[in-house]
Amino acid sequence: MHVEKNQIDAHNQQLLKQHKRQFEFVAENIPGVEKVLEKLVAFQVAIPSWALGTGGTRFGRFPGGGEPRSLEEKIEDVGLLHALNKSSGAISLHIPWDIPSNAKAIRSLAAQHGLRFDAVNSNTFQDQPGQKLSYKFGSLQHTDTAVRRQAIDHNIEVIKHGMELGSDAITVWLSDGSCFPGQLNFRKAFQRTLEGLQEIYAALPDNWKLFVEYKAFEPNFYSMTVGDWGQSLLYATKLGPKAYTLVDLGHHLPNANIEQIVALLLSEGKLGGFHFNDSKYGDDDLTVGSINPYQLFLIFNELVEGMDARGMNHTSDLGWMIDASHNVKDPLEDLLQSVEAIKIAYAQALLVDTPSLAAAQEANDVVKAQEILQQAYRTDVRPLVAEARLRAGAALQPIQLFRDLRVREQLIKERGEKAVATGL
Ligand code: AFD
Ligand code: MN
Ligand code: MN
Repeated sequence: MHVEKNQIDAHNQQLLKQHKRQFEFVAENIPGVEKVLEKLVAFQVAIPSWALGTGGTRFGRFPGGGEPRSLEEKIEDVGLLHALNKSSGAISLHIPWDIPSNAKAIRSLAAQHGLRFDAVNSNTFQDQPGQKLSYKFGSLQHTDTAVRRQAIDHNIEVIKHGMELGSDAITVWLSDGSCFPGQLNFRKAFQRTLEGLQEIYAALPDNWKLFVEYKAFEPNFYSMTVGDWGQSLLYATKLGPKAYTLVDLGHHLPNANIEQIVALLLSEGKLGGFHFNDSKYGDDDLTVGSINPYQLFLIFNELVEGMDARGMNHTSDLGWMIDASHNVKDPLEDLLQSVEAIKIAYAQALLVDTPSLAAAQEANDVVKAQEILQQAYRTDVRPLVAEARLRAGAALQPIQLFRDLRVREQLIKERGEKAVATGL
């Protein structure tokens, strides 16, 4: 299924008058609105290949039908999203769920949809059919050298797949840790993991980055060997300049001040990438911005301020990815909502009057500082984000068009009711 340009044009035509009115109303009060729009057009968020099918919990899964059955169909789905919003121009693959049988063909298919390959992800948190040794007691931390070897080799394999596709980063998320006190020697687990990461790091091509993703708990419930940003930063620092910390918004203990973590990692030059999602309790993998949009804005505020302070390019200097799971929504609609929420928060952050905020902070004017932030946050930037989409050739209202075109019904017709995507 493809969304054609004339379908987008017809949809936009219908909404154009109302959109223009709304856009002009907001734009009037925004100094340098053209610059803001340029940044919004450029900003792209990678879609995870594992989020295109229905997720589930350990209690059950309720697939909605028409899910992508192959890597080709996953790329087609991301292509669909990108056609609708022109903001999802990249895909993040998980190996071995998405091993390309013909890398060249996959690369050109992605290019046809205007997509590039973002970070590739390794998987040593599951045992694959036919796998020699088990990861039941960890992978890079394992007491048995042979298991560690297998995990290292897998990661190097993932880098090779990524190279063939033109990706330039690997994200390593380890489920390693322990479930009970006494199970693990923390020091040895750290050391072994570090040594494994060092071998993987040594296999990186020059222009590649390695992202060390942390997570506070689950599947291990007593300790995680990369459990928080401090541990991730330790690994990344010891590894060297190509290693960075990756922040997944759902991977903190409750009430953690994520915006502060982001600010510090950024000022240390060690923030590498993001996994966006939202959560109420833990690693809930909910739609971005659905629970705590103010936190998302505060994070983007630190990102914009911190990246500008370091002269970084907003679009290309960090890896922007979604990491979500869709249990009750259509995954494609959910991803459209997530990308929209990210762009809204980014747009709001671009509106923050940074010099006045800095002055208020220096003067300890707490009230003024809050006013400045909330002035930006409470601005309805949706017409700006829509205008950026319009200029990029995307749909003014992507979800509405998705529904009007009956995309899911089409996909079910093409792929069947029972099509289930690979993944968790
Ligand atoms: C995990 C992590 C990590 C991993 C993914 C697998 O967030 O990014 O790749 O889930 O589905 O919780
Ligand atoms: Mn993640
Ligand atoms: Mn997660």
